[in-house]
Amino acid sequence: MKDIYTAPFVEEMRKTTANMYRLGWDERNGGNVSLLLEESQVKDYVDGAVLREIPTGFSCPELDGKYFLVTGTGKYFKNVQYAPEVNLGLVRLTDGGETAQLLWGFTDGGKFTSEFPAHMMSHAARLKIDPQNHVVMHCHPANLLAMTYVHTLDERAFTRTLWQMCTECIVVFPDGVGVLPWMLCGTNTIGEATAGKMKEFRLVIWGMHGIYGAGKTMDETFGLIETVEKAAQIYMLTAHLPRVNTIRDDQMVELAEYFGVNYRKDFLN
Ligand code: 2HA
Ligand code: ZN
Repeated sequence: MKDIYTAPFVEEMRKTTANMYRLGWDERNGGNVSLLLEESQVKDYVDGAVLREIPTGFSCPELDGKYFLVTGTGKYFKNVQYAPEVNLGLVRLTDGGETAQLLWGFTDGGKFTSEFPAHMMSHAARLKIDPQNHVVMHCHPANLLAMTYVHTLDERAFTRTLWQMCTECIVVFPDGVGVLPWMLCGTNTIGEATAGKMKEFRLVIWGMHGIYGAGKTMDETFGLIETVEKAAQIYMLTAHLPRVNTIRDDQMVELAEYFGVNYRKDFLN
């Protein structure tokens, strides 16, 4: 067996959660990340022995047998880098997704994030669209949260405003952002609503709470959220000032066509 502390997936999770904390996206126990792993990636680091079986409270047959490295409930992102074995867990789903078999981590008796339903249902939804999707990431970036208090939550209007805030936005997330109203978090209901939006969007905003991102890699997913947060920051820096200039819709079309991205045409005027 190789030392799991040296596994690329553990190292990546430590670095990513530390970056998210450093950017102020994950105060206290805010935020959660799940990384889908292939058996070939984990087999050198765990012997397959099941340490504990944890009921998930939902069914997700599409993910049966799949492995996930996931952050723990109540755990602080700021601590993941120093004690990954307490703050992270490596699980394999079984019983049609109703049970998570713990293979490593959560050494203090802990378990996966309270948002596990939203994560797993989002993985299942994104995998149908992109079999290479491996990451689901949730956090609470300050400017984005602020924007959900002062901007309409209509997803066309919200997306178009974000696209106007930085030239590269329409190129980075041409599919736009889905938006959910405030809902009770940690439930299967918000999980199903999030996964529903994930059929159309890689980014889903939870009004007055935060954001979900999905992508092939940690970098791609982090970059999506980082770009939305930057756009929201520009919005919050300017929303109370007279708007003298803007990126026009025809200029956004020009950008999307030049960079060859398939953008939501119905989100522009
Ligand atoms: O506590 O971010 O949405 C973790 C969360 C819940
Ligand atoms: Zn949250």
